[in-house]
Amino acid sequence: SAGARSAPVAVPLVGRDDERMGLGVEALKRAFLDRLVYSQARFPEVATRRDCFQALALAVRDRLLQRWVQTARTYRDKGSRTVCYMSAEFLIGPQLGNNLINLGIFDNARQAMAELGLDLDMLLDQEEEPGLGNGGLGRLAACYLDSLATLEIPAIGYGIRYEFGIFTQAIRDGWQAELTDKWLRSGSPWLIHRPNVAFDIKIGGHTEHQYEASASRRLRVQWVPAKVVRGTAWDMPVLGYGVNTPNRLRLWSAEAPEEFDFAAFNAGNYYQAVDAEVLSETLTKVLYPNDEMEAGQTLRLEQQYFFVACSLRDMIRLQLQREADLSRFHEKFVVQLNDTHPSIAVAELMHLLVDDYEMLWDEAWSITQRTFAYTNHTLLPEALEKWPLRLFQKTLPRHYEIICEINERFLDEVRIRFPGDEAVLRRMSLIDEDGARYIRMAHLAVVGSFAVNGVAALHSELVKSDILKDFYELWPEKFRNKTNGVTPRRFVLLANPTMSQLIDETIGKGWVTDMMRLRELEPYADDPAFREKWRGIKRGNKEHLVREIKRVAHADADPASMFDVQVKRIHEYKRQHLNLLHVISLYKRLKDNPNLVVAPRTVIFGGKAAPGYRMAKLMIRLATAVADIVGRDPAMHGRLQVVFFPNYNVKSGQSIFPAADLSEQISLAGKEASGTGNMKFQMNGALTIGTLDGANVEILEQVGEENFFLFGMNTPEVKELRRCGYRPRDYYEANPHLREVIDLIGSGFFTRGDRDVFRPLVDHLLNHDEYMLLADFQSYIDCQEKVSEAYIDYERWSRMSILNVARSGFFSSDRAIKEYCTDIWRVEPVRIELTDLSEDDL
Ligand code: F58
Repeated sequence: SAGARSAPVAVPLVGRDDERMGLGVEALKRAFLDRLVYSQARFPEVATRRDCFQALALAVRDRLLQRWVQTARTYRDKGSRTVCYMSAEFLIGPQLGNNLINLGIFDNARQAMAELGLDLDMLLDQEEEPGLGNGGLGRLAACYLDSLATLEIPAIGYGIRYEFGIFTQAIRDGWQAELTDKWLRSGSPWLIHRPNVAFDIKIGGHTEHQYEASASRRLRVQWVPAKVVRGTAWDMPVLGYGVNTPNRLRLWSAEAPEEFDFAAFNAGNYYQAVDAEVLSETLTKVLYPNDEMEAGQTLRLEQQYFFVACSLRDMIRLQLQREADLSRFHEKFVVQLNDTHPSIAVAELMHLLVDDYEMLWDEAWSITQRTFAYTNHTLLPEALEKWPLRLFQKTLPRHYEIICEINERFLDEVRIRFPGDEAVLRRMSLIDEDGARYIRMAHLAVVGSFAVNGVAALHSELVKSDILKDFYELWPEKFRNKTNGVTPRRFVLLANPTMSQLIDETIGKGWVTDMMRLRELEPYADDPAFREKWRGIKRGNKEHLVREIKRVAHADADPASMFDVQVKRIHEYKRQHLNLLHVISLYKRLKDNPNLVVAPRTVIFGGKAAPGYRMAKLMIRLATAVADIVGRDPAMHGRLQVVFFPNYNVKSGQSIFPAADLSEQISLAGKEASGTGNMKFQMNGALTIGTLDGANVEILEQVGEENFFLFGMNTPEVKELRRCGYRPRDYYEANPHLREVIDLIGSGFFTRGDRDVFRPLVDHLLNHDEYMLLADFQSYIDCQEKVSEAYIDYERWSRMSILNVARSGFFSSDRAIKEYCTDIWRVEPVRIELTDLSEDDL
């Protein structure tokens, strides 16, 4: 921290080529053994697997920290403009394997461990998954940190250190059960606590307004809080691939501001003192496991405010180390808001600048508006975040006033642009006054930002034409598209080493950081020998997944069958139940016609349902019920199988994507903002069956129609059907096969005669079917027929698979981050050289 500089320390310096930080096999063995003894206090004969994992992780961490110190020094010396990626979620996944890859020492580490009698895969398997996110949004943040570091962009990720991440999913009697995720049980070797980087954050209470006694008679506002929570920083280094840049992921943890409330303690009330501590800590105790918005959770608003308040104070502290005041804050920092969860930052920066740093409103507002940019991740209007006004006011009384002031000034601007249009004022206001009153966080984010982006081309268009239409008319220049991307380091190089090696041998190694070079694989799609190798690799990956399926789902899967995979959060709009309608249809056809020529399939599902989302849980029950019946039927042997893979997460995803033949991306058009699993599948050689939704549109554009299985209505057709009044029952009555399938579910066939279990699901499909499964059913079944034909022609399938990988370069998160850098953030790379660290730097 700022004033902590002490006298030079008389210790040996860390040199650039210091053998203690070596990356060779011998150095790694030495470092591992040192860490086993000096950090874990174990000698090899009694060390547990966990001890060995910790020792290797710490040895690797030392190498990251050497680079980190250099990076921090360089950024400080240069005063580099910094990207702050603010996100309530960072679904970073296990770190050891990725760090070995990015340091370029994966093979050396494997050999070093082998020479000590240890298996690297076994050690990698020991790492707990840090489940600090729900799904795509949190994982996107993690991919972006990887690319930011790889591209050498000065960046900080700001988030929350949840003590319990997303729940662990177990399947009990076919139903989802939720278990708490104690990922910090034995600590994380990657997190470094910074108890001296701490901020006291106010919550609740009231405000007091007073005019200053001085001549200016300025109005001063005092916020008198109901409680104060202390946030301390936990840092995780995020190393780029093949560079010396580890950026910082800074996660805030809540604690009581003082160890004890001495007043309470002295009065003899020890328990009350401890209570305050416990209450403070609950703030960052658990991640909300909903993948949709749920208004009215005070604790969630407190979480959001808490991490944003800590992060902005941290940035201001850094800025005041460099400059005398905050007038150039927006030149040194740009803040990307990952959805609206951190959007309270707009009001918080105003609060800090105006109330604490006594800046005039107009200057503060100009800085604020030039600091923030906002990414929208959803088109579902019901998912847009809003806070009940009373709850908001009670939790953040000062921010309520500030938002009212922002709103008044904003609505004045709207009045000038749309004179006399009361309806537009009501629609655009930051406060929803129809019925129960709410604060609209998306509106706050748009008004407070200089750029607003969607996450795929179609999505960004729909943002402009639907959910933020009025804002687009007012400020067209703010709106952009930034199609999502995923990191090829974790999802190809680490997850699929055999395919990566074949690519290396074929076109060289450059593709990992220049994914457009994968295009050079295209000619090999016509090479039968290459195709055969390609199939052998896929087969190996499938055999690996088969072993995993055996371990976690206790099922035997056939690696010769087509692996037809849908992994993602369970949600009606994602339509896992449409996939199940196809499975049941295929089952029925195979039963009726045992000689039917179709590709044998293993249909694999994975994903968590929000604990309070009943229909999603019922969809899981349907998958497990179908899996059970199909699995027991000898006639299905070698023809059809269904697996529900429990507890899908980043780690299991790394086994699943490389083994997939078919990627299911079957949301109703206009509902999936982008999808990112679709990209991970494509990069690993799976073909996509999908609708024209989210980034599927761009995948289709890249690979060409002949290498993509397209079905279903497009967005205008969906709109039109809804306008005309959609009646799902008409489809049911007109299509005998569809009727058979639905009736089989309703008949109790999958639940030992119990007709009640799936009644809500069947009733919902027949009477509402909000996501139009029945309208897309026949098109989906016909398309699956084409998939089956293509799979049987395995030369053709391999060709398509190779072309999919060759044309996946666009979906690298490096491409996405480069676009953010030039078009939104206006930041440049800063090269980090490894030099000798001198005493002055310590
Ligand atoms: C996802 N959103 C989108 N939200 O659904 C997906 O299409 C997109 O590819 C991805 O973002 C990345 O842009 C998403 O994952 C959440 O998980 C929120 C968590 C907090 C509550 C509200 C949903």
